[in-house]
Order: sequence, then C-alpha cells, then structure tokens
Amino acid sequence: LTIDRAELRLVRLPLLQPFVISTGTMHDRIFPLLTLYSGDHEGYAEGVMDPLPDYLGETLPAAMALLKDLFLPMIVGKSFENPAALDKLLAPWRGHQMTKATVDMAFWDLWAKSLNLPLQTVLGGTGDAIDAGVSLGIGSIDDTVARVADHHRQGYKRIKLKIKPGHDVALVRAVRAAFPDIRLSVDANACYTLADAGLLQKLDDLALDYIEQPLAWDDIQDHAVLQKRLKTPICLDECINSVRACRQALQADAARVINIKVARSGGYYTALKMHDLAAAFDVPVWCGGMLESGIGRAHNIHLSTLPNFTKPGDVSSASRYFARDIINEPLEATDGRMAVPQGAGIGVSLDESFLSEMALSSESFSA
Ligand code: OSB
Ligand code: MG
Repeated sequence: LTIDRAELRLVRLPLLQPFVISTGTMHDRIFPLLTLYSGDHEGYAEGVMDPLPDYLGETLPAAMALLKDLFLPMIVGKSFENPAALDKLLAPWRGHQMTKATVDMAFWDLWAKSLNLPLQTVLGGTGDAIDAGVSLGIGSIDDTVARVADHHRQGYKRIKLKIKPGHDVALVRAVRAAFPDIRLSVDANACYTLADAGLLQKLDDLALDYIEQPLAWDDIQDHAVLQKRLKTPICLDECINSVRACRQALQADAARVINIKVARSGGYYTALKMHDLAAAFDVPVWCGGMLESGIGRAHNIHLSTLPNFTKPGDVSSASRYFARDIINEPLEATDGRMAVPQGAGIGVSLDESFLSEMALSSESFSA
C-alpha cells in the first residue's frame, strides 16, 4: 500500500459545554486531522493531544511540528505492506504516543479500506453495536445528580463522575443515594496521593465499578500500594502508555481494570497487545475517550468490539459535545447502545463543507 499523499488540517470545534476535570477546563477541541491517500482510498485519524501538557506530556504544537517535519515526510511516497510495517518505522522514536497514533490510526483505516473490510474486522472485533457509557465533568452536587438522572434516562450503561479533592466523597454519596443500582465509576485524573488513602477508602462502600487513575499519572507502584488498601478495583488510564507499563501494572496488581486509548498507546498494535495481556490476567478493559470528533469516536467504536472490552467505555453521543460534527454520519447512542458504523474502514465520511469552515490551517504533503 503506497501512501501517495497526506493532508494535515488543524481543526477547532467548540464544545457545547465546558468539560471540567481535576487538571483543568476544556472549552473546545483543537486537533490535527490527518488524511492519508492511496489510490482511490482515504484513511482518517485525529490527534487527541491537548494544547498544554496537562493530561499527559504531549502538546499540540509539538505534535504538529513532529507530523510536519518528521513523520509525514518519512511515510509519504513510501509503501507499507501492512500496519505492522508502519509501526516498526515509528516505534523507535521515543515518546509522542498520541502523535504516532494519529499516523498509525489513519493508516489502519486506509489499510482496512484497501481490503474492503470494516476496521473492526481487521482488528479482530465482532458485533454491530457496543455498550455506551458516559463521562460527566466536575460540577455542583445538585447539577451532577441532575445530569446523572438525564443520562440514566437516556440509557447509558455506566456513568463516570470526575472527582477531585473537595469534590469527591459527598458528591459520590449523593449520586449513589439517588441511584442505588446504577453502574457508577469515578475518575480522578491523577489528583490524589497515597496520603489520601483514607479518603479514598470512604468510596469503598459506594459500590463503584472502579476508581480510575487516583494517583500520579506515571506511578504504577503507588497504585499497587493503594489497591491493597481498597476493595474497589483500581482502573488505570494515564499510566498505561506502553505494553511494558501495562504488563508491570498487571503484574503488580496495580490495576484490576484497564482503560485503553489507542492514542495513549502509540497505535493499534500496542493497544491490541494491551488488550490481550489484560485478558491473560483476567482483567477487563474498556475504551476511553478524549472528547473526540466523529473520526476518533468511530475508531473507538470499532476497537470496542474486541472480546475483552467487557465494560462500557466513554463512547457517548457526539451531540453531547458538539453542535455539529465533522462527519456526515450521526454517531448517537440509542438505549445505551452505539451502532458500529458500517462499510469499509471506520465507516464514516468527512463533512468537507463544514470542515472548510472549522479548519484553522491545512497543509498537503506529497512525494
Ligand atoms: O481521563 O478519560 C479521561 C477527557 C479528556 C481527558 C481525559 C479524560 C477525558 C474523559 C472524557 O473522561 C471521555 C469522553 O467523553 O470522550
Ligand atoms: Mg481517565
């Protein structure tokens, strides 16, 4: 498969509501949108790195520079037998998983389209719909209970509450009191330390499905210590940025649930290895989200059809985030289920007229 050309656009999509997590507030998504061309086929992916290094160390300006100066010149005009060949070329560069994943994901879409197969099929997934969960940003207790009620009514199969110090035990108690039976989890985005173990133990009585990334973003060891003191499973997100980190977390019993994000893994190969490794440890996984547009969301839906994705992920309706998406197909949950977009590759197409309005820049790369 020869990559004839690449197009890199920087797109800005305003969020309908600000999204607040322990590390900061997001008002919009600004992301690289990459198209790879081969013959009549086009493969798409979006980057999920933030403008500033808050969720992980990567940043948007660094990603744009790496794509323009290194990764795209390396691959345009070249032929790759399959995604493994591309992965081999990118893997030796250190770090920058989200940037590498942008290239990798676009190539998997292109490759699946060249084979005329849905992405889920080349990844090893099956089924025509997935369970949808939802991630609710930080807000007041009253507002959070109202949003939980709304999303529960819409049928979401799991509701995740963002927490931070001063916005944790009382909030989760209030939601649990109002909804004794729903599947509930919390995500701290790395804002506690082992000194907060006593506070986190108070969450143990609230029947949470798991507590996501309570401690530092790169600290597997402290999570293992904390897990010994909690009944509730710990789920790791930020920490799981390589197969080795995934294996070490599983071996240390630092994570009894794993959130898989392809972007954080550097590409689908690593994500698939993490998926299989977790299965070998009898640890369930689910697919995380990064407030993606329809392109990233379509990738996430395909990945979520693999067998060890036994917990609902953060793949919720696009209309919760954006007044208008950059794809033509509506990706909406119905009764807590999200249909897998049909057709070859990720199965969605770009709304070019809307994109031309929302693109801040565009650059084409040819051999
Ligand atoms: O920790 O999973 C996270 C959004 C931005 C950065 C980190 C995270 C999140 C979410 C939102 O939880 C998931 C989504 O709705 O896409
Ligand atoms: Mg998380």
